[in-house]
Amino acid sequence: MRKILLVALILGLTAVFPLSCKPFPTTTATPAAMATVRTTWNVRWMTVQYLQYAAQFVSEVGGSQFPSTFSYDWADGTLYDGYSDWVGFQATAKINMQRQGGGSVTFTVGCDDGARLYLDGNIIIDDWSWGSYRSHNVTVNLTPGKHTLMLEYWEGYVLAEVSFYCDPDILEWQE
Ligand SMILES: [Ca+2]
Repeated sequence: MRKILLVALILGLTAVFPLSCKPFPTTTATPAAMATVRTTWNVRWMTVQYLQYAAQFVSEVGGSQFPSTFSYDWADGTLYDGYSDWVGFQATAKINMQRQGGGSVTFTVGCDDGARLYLDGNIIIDDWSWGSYRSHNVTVNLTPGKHTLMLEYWEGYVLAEVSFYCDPDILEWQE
């Protein structure tokens, strides 16, 4: 009799307070929120010495970031953390070719003193020499997807300037 009453009570309560009805989990994946990614240069600053007829990095003195394209004219002032002469950097950045089938892209690097640009480990601009500001263009065919750029730059003394530019459509994407 008690059992019957108990069952009746439970049934009654269930009727009054229906069990919360949670939907079954669906197998449809919720699309992840897309975020805009913009190319940023990670910059490792180095001291520089002129050894064996070429500028060479000696030791790392700190890090900073550059935007996707940049033009810095330091004249004869400080480039980084009090260093105005015999200093340089090695900077890396990701780019993304989103055109279907890939396409051609022009990279422009300006420098005083020297600079060199690598695409996926291959040198594409090579001017590791002394000299007042000048700029170089190179056009390459990029396959679809992400690629890695590395820009190296050094300043001996007096004026210092460096710049980077390329087609803007490889510098911003959604992921
Ligand atoms: Ca210089």
